[in-house]
Amino acid sequence: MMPRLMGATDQDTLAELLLRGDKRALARGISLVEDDDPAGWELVREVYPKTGKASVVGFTGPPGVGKSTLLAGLTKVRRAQDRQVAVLSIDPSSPFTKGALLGDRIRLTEHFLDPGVFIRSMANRGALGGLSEATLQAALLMDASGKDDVFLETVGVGQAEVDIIDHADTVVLVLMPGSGDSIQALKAGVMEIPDIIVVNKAEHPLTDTMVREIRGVLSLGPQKGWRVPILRTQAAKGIGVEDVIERMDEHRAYIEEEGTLSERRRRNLLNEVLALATVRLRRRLDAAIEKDEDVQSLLDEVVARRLDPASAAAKLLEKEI
Ligand SMILES: Nc1nc2c(ncn2[C@@H]2O[C@H](COP(=O)(O)OP(=O)(O)OP(=O)(O)O)[C@@H](O)[C@H]2O)c(=O)[nH]1
Ligand SMILES: [Mg+2]
Repeated sequence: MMPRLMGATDQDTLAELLLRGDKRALARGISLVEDDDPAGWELVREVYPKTGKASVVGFTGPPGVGKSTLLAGLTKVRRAQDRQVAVLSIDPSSPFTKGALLGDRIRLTEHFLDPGVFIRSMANRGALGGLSEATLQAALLMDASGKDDVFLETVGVGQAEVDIIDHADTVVLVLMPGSGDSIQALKAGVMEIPDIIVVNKAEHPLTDTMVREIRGVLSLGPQKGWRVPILRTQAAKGIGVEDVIERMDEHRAYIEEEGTLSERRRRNLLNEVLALATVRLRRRLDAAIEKDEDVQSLLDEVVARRLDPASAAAKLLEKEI
């Protein structure tokens, strides 16, 4: 059975509505994906061949630096360019979900009524593969529904956030004067070097110091290829926002020319396939441990110290499960 939208005519499958850009169908599709409903996976399967057109940009950075405010400004510029925009705000730390957080986390209220803008926040881990996978599925649905720009917003500069951001073609790190921890994370290699760095709240007197520090960290990295721009913005006043758009476009053109866009997408999709396969394999193993007597006796052997864990793991993988 094709998933259908309540109230839609019999001829319109959810996929058809979504591909036509129907906002409600997109919202419904994302909920299905977020709830790990098989209908969500089926929907993604159906529309997947139509994806790959949107430019996916990830925005990450510590809480409160102004990511959402910046996104509101960027959305405004994109709308003026007559492009359709989707914003997905992902909060890995929050137990809340959907509507409840929108007001707080997303400062895009002026865009809520614009049919060319789709805004959504997501915090559910979803059973299969977790938040990172759900993010990709949601981004694919946004792409399929004809959005030209998909903006992913996520809090933090740690590994979990980076996973989410891995689905983006371009990564923008947003900082503000005083966010020294993030510079440390960059320095220590906890976070991959982003494509663009934005220092927001640039009216702050420590902005120059911050920019210098970032420049110092970048000078330790590779000097070839794309030069990571460090941009100053005052998102709350709309200052510097156009500049960010320009650099995003430049980066896009650069990765298209250099072939890194397809390389990056290939790598990200491979990671996705592996991540999903890993989760499924893990589930199968868990089920085998519960039900399969051979597997149980294998474990008993380990517990009794007759078989070491690595050998047991090798035997487990040899088995057909
Ligand atoms: N002083 C100053 N404040 C700003 C600027 N840009 C945004 N803000 C304010 O910073 C606060 C946080 O902004 P958000 O856009 O919600 O920040 P965020 O990074 O999305 O926050 P989280 O999603 O909670 O991580 C808000 O009160 C904004 O009005 C700026 O350029 N200067
Ligand atoms: Mg935010």
